[in-house]
Amino acid sequence: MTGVSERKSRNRVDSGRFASHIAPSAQLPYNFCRFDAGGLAAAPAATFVRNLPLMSQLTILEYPDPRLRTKAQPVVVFDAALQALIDAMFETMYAAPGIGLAATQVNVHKQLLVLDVSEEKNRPLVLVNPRIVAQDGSQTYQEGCLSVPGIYADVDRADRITVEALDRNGQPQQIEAEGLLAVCIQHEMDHLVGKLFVDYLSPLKRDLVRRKLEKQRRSAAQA
Ligand code: K1U
Ligand code: ZN
Repeated sequence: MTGVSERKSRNRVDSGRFASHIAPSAQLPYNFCRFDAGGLAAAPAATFVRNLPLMSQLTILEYPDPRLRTKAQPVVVFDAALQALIDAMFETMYAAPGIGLAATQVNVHKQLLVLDVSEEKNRPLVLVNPRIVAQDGSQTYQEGCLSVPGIYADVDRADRITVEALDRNGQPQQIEAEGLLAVCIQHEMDHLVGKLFVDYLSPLKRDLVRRKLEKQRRSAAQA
């Protein structure tokens, strides 16, 4: 970790290096609504308005919300509610825009994350109950986080990882990742254990981040 900044400049998103084993998701949104996924378990698995599926954007928790520190539990049921949550997480991630999203960030404390590091936004990946089973090398990447908006900082992570996870249907998958995909998977897996990229910063830099975010929120409230 070397610095904190408010603007991302150095990193290049290069999808060409990363193979995804997952077919692109079928649906694009017709309609959007905003709701808190905390109530998702009680919500119907699919909602239709005049025969059009009502797609959903979820509220993303922001640092220093203590709910971001919750440790996620394994997914054991692959039902329609889980499929609806996954679809809503993709909608939320693409709209943000972001390249990853962990369930923790939308206040669902299940071991589930979605990713798409491709330029064309056509390589969605769903990882359920992910485990890193091998890692190699190191890389430094200037990371951002949808839960820490507008803040970017260098983080050191493994360069290559092998991840075992389940897909959205509960089928086992093994993913070999390097570069940005490896960074993003590690960042999202940190969310599932309640860890944020700002935790890699010194206390002094973390305090700077907290004050920058407070200032951003005061300005936004005045606007
Ligand atoms: O909040 C998150 O976990 C998502 C985060 C993922 C991430 C980004 C960079 C390094 C590690 C992990 C983001 O997507 S922040 C937004 C971002 O980086 C981005 C957005 C659009 C295009 C390209 C990048
Ligand atoms: Zn994040």
